[in-house]
This record gives sequence, C-alpha cells and structure tokens, in this order.
Amino acid sequence: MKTRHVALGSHDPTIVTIQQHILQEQRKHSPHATGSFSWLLSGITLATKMTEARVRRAGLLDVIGEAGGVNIHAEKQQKLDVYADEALVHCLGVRENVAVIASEENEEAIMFDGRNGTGKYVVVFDPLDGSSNIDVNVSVGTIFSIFPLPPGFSTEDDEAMAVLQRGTQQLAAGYVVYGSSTIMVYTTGHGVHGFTLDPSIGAYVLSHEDIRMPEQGAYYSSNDAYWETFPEVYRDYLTFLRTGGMGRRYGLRYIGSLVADFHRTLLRGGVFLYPPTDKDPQGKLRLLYEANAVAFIAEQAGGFATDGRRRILEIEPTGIHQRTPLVVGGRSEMEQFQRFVQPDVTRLDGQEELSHALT
Ligand code: AHM
Ligand code: MG
Repeated sequence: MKTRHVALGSHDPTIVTIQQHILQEQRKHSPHATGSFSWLLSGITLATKMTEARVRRAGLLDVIGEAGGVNIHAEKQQKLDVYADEALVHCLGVRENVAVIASEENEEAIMFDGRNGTGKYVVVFDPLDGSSNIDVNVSVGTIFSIFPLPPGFSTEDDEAMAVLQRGTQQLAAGYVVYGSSTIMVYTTGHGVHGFTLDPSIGAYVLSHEDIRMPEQGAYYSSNDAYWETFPEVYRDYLTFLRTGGMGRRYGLRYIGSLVADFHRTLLRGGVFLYPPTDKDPQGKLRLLYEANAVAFIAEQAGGFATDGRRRILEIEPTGIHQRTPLVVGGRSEMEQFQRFVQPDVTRLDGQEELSHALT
C-alpha cells in the first residue's frame, strides 16, 4: 500500500497546550479521572483569554468610550474588573460541575442551583488583581483557587460554608499575568507549570515546566512607603536583608500588582511582603482568593508563605473577604523570616498532607 505523506506545515508537534498538559497530569496522577476537572479549568482559561483581549485594548476602549460609553462595536463600556468578573462567572456558570463561586467583585458567594448533584467544585477568584494599574500600562492579573464541594453540602446550606475552607483543601490554584506576554501558572499539587499565551494560535503553550523557586534571591518586594507603620520585627528583617545579613545586600522591586510581584519572586527568588500596617492592621491582601493561591503555588515550587504567625495554608477562614498579612518567598528568605518572628520555631512546615483527587 502506498503511504500518503501529509505536510504538517508550521505545526510543531512538540507544542504542549495547557489542555493537553492537564489531561496528561490527570492520566499520570488520577488514572480514573473523568475529565470533569479539565473541563472546569478550560472555563478558567477561556475567561482569561477573553479578559486578556480586553486588557490589550484597554487604552483604545478608554478613548473610544469617552464619547458616551459605547464603543464602535456598540458594546457598552465596562470597567475591566467588572468585565473580567463577568467572564469568569459566565464561563464557570455554564460548567455543570461548578457548584459555588466567590469573587473579589461580589459581596456574597454565588451558588448555581439545580445542578442535580453534578456540582463538585468551588471556585474562588480575584478576576482582575491590581486593576488600578490598568490606566498606566502596568501588569495586572487573575488569581484563582479550586476547592472540592465539602462532603454533605446541600443547596439548602449557606453557600459561604462551601467557600470557607482552609488552603490545604485546594485542589488547584493558579494565576494569569497580563504583562509583556500573557502567562498562566498553575498547580494541582504536582509541581508548578507555566504556559505562555501564543496569540497567533490563541492557546496557552507550555513554556515553564516544573518551576522551582531559587533557594535565595536578590530582591525583596514590599511597599516601602508604609515602612514606619510596619511592625518592628518586619523592619528589623528588612533591614537585615538590605544591609547584607544574608550574604548580599538585597535590592527592592515593587510593582503594586500582587500577581506580577509574586510572579517575579517565583521565577527569580527573594521575598514578597504585605505586612500589617496602620492603615490595614490585618494586612491588605485577601486570604481566600489571593494569599491561598499564592501560598499553594509557592510551596509547590519549594518556597513558603506565612502570615507572620501561621502557615497561610492552615488558616481557618471566617469570612469570604477576610484579609491577611502575607510573606511569601524562597526557602532561605522564609527561614530567616521565621527566625525573626518565631525564633523558637525551627521548621517552616509541619505540613499536613494535601489530598488531591482530580476527577
Ligand atoms: P486589588 O485586588 O484591589 O487590585 O488590590 C490588591 C493589590 C495587590 O495587587 C497589590 O499587591 C496591592 O494591592 C498593592 O497595595 P499597595 O498599593 O497598598 O501597595
Ligand atoms: Mg486583588
């Protein structure tokens, strides 16, 4: 029989898209998975692509929007964070396995009724973190965490109960940075992987496999303008970093977008801090849809995250929009931080096993 050769053109068989990667991971770690989890994640990737398209046109939309709030496509102008939120709510709402969602943009959690027992997941997210940076072309991002629906939860229950879970219960977490390129980073508890959006094919393509945080970096990242109002122990620690206590004098990098500051810290090492301040005595960042995701990713990449007293992932949440101080970074910086805040605790973790069942 004659073999017909088919030209593959520019198709690169080595490309791994995020969807392929999720399926490969499922086969490896949960051979009996049904694909339901990857269906859920595809809802998140779709929503972030919709948001990225808007972020890329942010300046244009603003200009066009000045003439009465309607652009040339007769679309009503919307604030980008509201658009990002609606994109996620929509893309997750049509996935029958999503039971409850909670977002920075909505006061209350949202329960999708009438799912006849198909709802298995709880998704919490900050749809557009750092959105005050949009107008000046600075990176912004989306952050998400996925939890299982607690066993025995019924639609009669208060939806907040489904959301108030410790970070150790996360099945997956990730973020997207809309920066010089758009990158999605996620973990399902088996390492951390990064995918860059290839605009020519509209797909997230594996670009950073098995990310590990450097043991030690060269930068700390915090809003130095609040220096005088940081607790003394934080100032002592930062002075230690700045004056060479760790064997090098640390520099400062601070963007003011958590996703962007954390992404740099993940790849380059160092430490990100949002301590308690006079203005925000409980810290500014949100436990459920900012700190938990970042902490899960950091730990999976060899780092650690704390609120100054406790491992972030073990904090029992009491409110959907609860704030927390956050210190997250590479091993050396975090061990040193621990020596400052809790000299009697010698280990960073006493980590509870994470149980993951990708279905
Ligand atoms: P947002 O979720 O309302 O955008 O606020 C969170 C942002 C983070 O991205 C960033 O780390 C922090 O606020 C910056 O705060 P500050 O300007 O106080 O340094
Ligand atoms: Mg935010």
